[in-house]
Amino acid sequence: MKILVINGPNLNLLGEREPGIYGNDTLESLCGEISQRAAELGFECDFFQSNHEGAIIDTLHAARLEYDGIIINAGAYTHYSYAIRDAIAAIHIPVIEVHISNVHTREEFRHHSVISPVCTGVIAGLGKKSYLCALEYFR
Ligand code: CA2
Repeated sequence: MKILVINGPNLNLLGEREPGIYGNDTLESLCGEISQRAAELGFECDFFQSNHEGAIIDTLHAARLEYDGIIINAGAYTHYSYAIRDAIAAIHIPVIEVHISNVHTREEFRHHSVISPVCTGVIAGLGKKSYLCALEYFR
């Protein structure tokens, strides 16, 4: 099982600000924990982070030939990127949408995801465990 974890805009700043919402872990330590759990499950796991919509779309396209599944936190693109939605719809591998925070308890604009309808599942509000739970789906 080969899994790609994609993190979108501003998630490179994890651990630096807003610890009350996003926790104290840096992106590096979060990826480290995911890697460790993936290894326990016997999965290969790669990571990609970008602040650029097109780079995320290119990565989704390329992933369709190389990976069995994708875990994506599309950051704020979740709420308005029809281009990322179309890219997910175009690749025929399972994509799990994750969020660190519970987007439904936050500002109104975060309550709607344009990518959820084309994702296999959605996990939000469990902090770093959102990613770890998504990994379990692929067992
Ligand atoms: O809860 C999540 O995982 C989000 O996808 C995070 C996105 C936000 O736009 C979504 O509505 C929910 C933003 C990530 C911003 O990350 C920061 C990390 C540290 C400091 C500032 C922002």
